[in-house]
Amino acid sequence: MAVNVETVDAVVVGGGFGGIRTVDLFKNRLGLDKVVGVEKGGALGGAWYWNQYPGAQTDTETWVYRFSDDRSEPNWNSRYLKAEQLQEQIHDTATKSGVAEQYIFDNAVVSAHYDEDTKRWNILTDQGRQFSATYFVTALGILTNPYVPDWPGKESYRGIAFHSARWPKDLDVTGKRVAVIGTGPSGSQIVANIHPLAKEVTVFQRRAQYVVPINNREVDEAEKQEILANYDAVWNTVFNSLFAMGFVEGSQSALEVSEAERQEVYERVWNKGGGFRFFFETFSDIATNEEANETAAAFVRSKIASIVEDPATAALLQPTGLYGGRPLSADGYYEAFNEPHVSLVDISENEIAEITPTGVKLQDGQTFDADVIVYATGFDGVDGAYRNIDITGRHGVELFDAWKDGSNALYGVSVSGFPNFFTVTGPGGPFANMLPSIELQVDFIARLIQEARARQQQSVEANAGAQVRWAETVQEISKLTVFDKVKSWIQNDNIEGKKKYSAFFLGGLQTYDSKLSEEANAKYASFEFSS
Ligand code: NA7
Repeated sequence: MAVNVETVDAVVVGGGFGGIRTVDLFKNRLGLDKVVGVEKGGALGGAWYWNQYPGAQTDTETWVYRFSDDRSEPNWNSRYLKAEQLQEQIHDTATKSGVAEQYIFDNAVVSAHYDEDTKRWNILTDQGRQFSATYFVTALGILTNPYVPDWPGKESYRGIAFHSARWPKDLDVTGKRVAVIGTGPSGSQIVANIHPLAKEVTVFQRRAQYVVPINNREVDEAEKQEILANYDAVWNTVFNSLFAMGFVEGSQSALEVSEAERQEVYERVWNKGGGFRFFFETFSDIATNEEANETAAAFVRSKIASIVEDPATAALLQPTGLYGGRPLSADGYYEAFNEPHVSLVDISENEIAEITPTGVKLQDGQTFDADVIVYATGFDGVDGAYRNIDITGRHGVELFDAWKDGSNALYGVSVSGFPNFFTVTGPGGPFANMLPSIELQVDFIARLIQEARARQQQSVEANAGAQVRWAETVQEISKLTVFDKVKSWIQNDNIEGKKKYSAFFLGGLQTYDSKLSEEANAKYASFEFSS
């Protein structure tokens, strides 16, 4: 049978914000004619297409959870957008820029091989679509490969079980006994949102988390107009801060103020809501100084003790270690445990032994029957999504061979030995608000291509030495932060068997942006251009 290979300029994998931004710039700025977006889901949306569990929403404020050059009148009126609204926003953005029609759906890219003779990428989807492309871009998202621990007996379960990112659209939990395993952002949002309907909610907690209220609320017309009138200043704050969340980050140490002042600051920001605000707006050193970190941790623990009525449950919900990892926020999480039908099961030592036909069994033999099991157990993050695609570069080298000492891309976007392959939010990219991070990365990728064209070179890739130095910088900076000492997907140590290795440049978006500018000023000296 003749195989129909479609010859195109670029294949961009992923229909989330990263993918649509890339398709946009490739078409509209670089003027590439044939740019194909390939999405394995049935529509645009990326993380927000998949994460549709009750209460799924962003915790980045709406006005900075869009691209900075999109100044059209927004159609939001709340502080945070829910998953379905975000999906709509992605769709609208893609439609306005003429990007939506470039996509094919229900196609998962399964392989991408660089052909040294033709200097092109040969790309295959699970539906048999084949492409020959000059550029191959992965915008896979950082949390898109669901992780469910390998508990025995999962297949024997007779109820409905699924990962939090695969919530069945038609599932109604009314009157059902629901087991939620995992208490990260997904688990805590789910618990807070399903308990009014469910008959029983049993929450399995391995490690207690620090959860701050998110405080979603309406944004009225006057506030909206004020934000829009100051939009340049808002974006200026975003791009000139560490985590790019649109607020001015704390500049004082938590240790240089009096106890009363410290409590006042924590109380004020707790009431304002938002995990990132609590972590970065309050004081400058919660992420870097363990003593400062403990003051924030103690405040959250005291809040848990005052909210949760049952002392044993309150004690179990109070974390003991460093406050680190991704800052969590959810409304009504701790309050849920005051409901008589919501219970907390400590699995820190008495772990889950198996899933039985009727529910969950712990190592000591205790069993918990449930009609629904939600595995809110996280993701094989950042490089995890790359495990589903067989990618080979020059000399047939496999991507994970190139990454055997730790996955890393120069500035999070380019890998030595893989010409014209670009990773949007790849390993070694900045840890910050995703939208501005994506903007900077895609803009940089576009500039690399422009530079290659200006030099009349066919391809561009990271210089091997420069990539190693970047990888070292990423790991060194990480070690200066509390993120290094708290297990999470940020450090790749949330998954059994995965090597601990910071997945992110934790030096802040502002510094990251400066590095990109330095690189441009140095005429992209860290990259190899070839004909
Ligand atoms: P997270 O934040 O990785 O949370 C996963 C949760 O699952 C966490 O509470 C884990 O416990 C728990 N988990 C994972 N493996 C196990 C095993 N083997 N036994 C018991 N419990 C387990 O994922 P989320 O989906 O909540 O959030 C991911 C991101 O999505 C988030 O950061 C936002 O950016 C959006 P642990 O704490 O490791 O003990």
